[in-house]
Amino acid sequence: MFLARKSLCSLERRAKSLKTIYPSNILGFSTSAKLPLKFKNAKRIEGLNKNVWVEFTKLAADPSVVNLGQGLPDISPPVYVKEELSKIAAIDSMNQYTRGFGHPSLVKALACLYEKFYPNHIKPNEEILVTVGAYGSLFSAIQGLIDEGDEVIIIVPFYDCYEPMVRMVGATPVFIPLRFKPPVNGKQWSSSDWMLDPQELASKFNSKTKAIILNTPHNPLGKVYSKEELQAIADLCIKHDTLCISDEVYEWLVYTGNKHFKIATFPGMWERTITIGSAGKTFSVTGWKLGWSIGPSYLIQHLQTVQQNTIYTCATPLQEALAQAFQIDIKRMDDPECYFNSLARELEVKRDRMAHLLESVGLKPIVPDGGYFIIADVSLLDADLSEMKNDEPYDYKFVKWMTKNKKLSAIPVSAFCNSEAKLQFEKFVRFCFIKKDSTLDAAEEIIKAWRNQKP
Ligand code: IK2
Repeated sequence: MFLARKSLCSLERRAKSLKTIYPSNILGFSTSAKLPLKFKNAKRIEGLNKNVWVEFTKLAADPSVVNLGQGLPDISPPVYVKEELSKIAAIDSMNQYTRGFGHPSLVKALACLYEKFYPNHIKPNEEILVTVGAYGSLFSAIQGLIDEGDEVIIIVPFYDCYEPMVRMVGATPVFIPLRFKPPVNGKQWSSSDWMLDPQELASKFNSKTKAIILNTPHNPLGKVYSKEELQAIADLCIKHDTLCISDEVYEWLVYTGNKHFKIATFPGMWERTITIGSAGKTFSVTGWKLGWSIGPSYLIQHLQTVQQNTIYTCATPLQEALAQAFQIDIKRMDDPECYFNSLARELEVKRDRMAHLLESVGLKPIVPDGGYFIIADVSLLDADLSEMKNDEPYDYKFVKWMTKNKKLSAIPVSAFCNSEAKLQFEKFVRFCFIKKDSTLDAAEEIIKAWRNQKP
């Protein structure tokens, strides 16, 4: 009691002295004094405070808004995935910490699955790390392998966290754009019309290049890199002894006529590649936030070091449920009902529906070969953005305007670009189509009413 009163008094004294130093928005005190220098952000996060998901998820949270923004499914995840989790939650031991680098049954299931694609045997305990989502794998790979002064090649557009993660370790991102070559014959535009220029790509590699970050199938374009395109990247990685961080979270989501290739299976690439996957994208359970990295043990061990000193381990019941779900689908991989096959079939119909809808209002969408996003140049809609503040790229203003006035949300594509490339992409917005038919019906109604309002 005495001690409690004593510490209360010292807290009060401390509060009084703080009141004279720090501003009111921090302490709730009224003072206009400046924060001491030591309270400033660390240099490594300078300028990284803006985030597209924080900003646009908040806007789309209004229940009257039809949300085609962030890539989160509103379709039901497979029943067995949810059932496994509820069964496992009832087992006492499954509610406690598990092995830090990955729950034993999950790393075994992942090894068993991916061995089917790699020429080599995968050692579950040494060559796999289970992380908090694919984000956790990207973070551990970049923190564990990239140094200050290194260069990392990033292909534009890119999943938005690549650039800040590279900057946080003090490395320099070196950007190379995918270049658009529209088909001459008036055909639909496709994500495969976006390509790297091989000479331009070669020019980005030098002795400082530590890694290239690859994303196939690609977010936001939906591009599925061909075998030849990946071979060109692999050749350069080998020539310059460069690492490859291959983000393959949409690996199962490829549409008719396309095939997903894993660059780590190309000769000479296993040795230098970290391949990243996501449970959220594989089983439509983005809220589970489980991901994994696969690669040779001499690379994975550095990711493990980062993980053991940051989050240490991931949620046990989720990992066990995920292991069970994988075992169910591993046994029926050639069956159309296997979720790895059935989800892509279900989504292809939704992709086509979204493409036709956007075309019906005069837009030319880039039809994706994979993933669950479709982008279109929306400047053709001639929205009157005069009410919007003029300090943002066109697509940011457009999506904010559309969310407020049309009750439809999307994501601005310039969020996936470095500052120099934003201008090139600011007329595009991204729509997510892993949505129930009723959600797509609502989006269709909004877009068609919008078209009919036009003079
Ligand atoms: N890498 C890519 C390419 C991703 O698309 C994602 C998840 N994206 O979802 C948000 C969106 O684009 O609307 C991740 C990594 C992260 O995956 P996870 O959720 O497993 O951390």
